[in-house]
Amino acid sequence: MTALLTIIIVLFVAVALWQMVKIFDLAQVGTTNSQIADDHDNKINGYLMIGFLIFIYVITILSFWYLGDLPLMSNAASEHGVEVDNLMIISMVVIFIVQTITQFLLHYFAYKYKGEKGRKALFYADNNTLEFIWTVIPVIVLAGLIIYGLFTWNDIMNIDEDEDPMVIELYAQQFNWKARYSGADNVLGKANVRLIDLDRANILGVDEDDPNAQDDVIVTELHLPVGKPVVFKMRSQDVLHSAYMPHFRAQMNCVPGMVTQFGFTPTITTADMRQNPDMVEKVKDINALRLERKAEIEESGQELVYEFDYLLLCNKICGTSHYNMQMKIIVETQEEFDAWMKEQTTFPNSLN
Ligand SMILES: [Cu+2]
Repeated sequence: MTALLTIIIVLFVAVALWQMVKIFDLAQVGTTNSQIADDHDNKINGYLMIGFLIFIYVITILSFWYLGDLPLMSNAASEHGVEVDNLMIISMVVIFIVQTITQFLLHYFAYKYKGEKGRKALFYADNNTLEFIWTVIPVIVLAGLIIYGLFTWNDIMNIDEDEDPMVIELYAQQFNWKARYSGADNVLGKANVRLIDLDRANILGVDEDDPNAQDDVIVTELHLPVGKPVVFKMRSQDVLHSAYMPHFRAQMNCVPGMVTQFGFTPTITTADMRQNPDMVEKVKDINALRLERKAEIEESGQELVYEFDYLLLCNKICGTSHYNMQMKIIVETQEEFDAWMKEQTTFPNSLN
């Protein structure tokens, strides 16, 4: 693959050099040159313009046909996720319409007014009405999109303390995640990178003397009760990471030396997601297989369950094992969550 790419690049460089030499030749004064474009050449270029227009339209249709089924556009599992999807879809529809029209105009006029012997370009200085129209329309559309985006952003980032969100720390380090629950007091114990003590297994550098830290719980699998607002406080031990939870439409940088935050309310349990083939990634072969055998499975009285798990991923290239830096997220009922939490070890008990 690398060899092929290298050959292609060398080829393009050669073509570029050849073209540059040709321009140099054409620019020579006083020599007659047979390489000046005539009507025939212009016609070919005109048709190539139309050909390219057809090419991008065909590519667009093929892309929709083969790649248009985006589960990540329809399976938002958080309250604000629906707003993010709406914003995304509206932006994409506007871009699609504008792109389709402007590309047509650009290539069609390049074809229509191709060079012809004897044809002279019309001198046309300006037209205020036209300029007004093509300035005002984009201004209104863009302002609308930006204002809508700002309102959505504020809505998402503004954490309503009255809702009493559950405080959870997400801790990033090369190359794994840890989560720290704040316990019954809903306050995280103080933590600092200087307090990390591997001999005592204090991997997050939590302050052992802080009363708020006594009921903290550190885990490697994130559990969330459905319908309960959560606010994540993100920290990083080493380099820049990014906490990315695609199904919840949530992403926030984890920056060494500071605490960042992102809050959301999960709306669909993992178990419910596993029941719905439209919500889980259809691309996974195993799910396609189960979908094929749906009737057979249901007839035998078994429950049809799809392969699915919410994930927390790292979305900043942070080193060699970045691709594998992930943590499983389980969204469950409050009762299931409480039962799971009861089994976890509190921070003081987890120390050596
Ligand atoms: Cu990372």
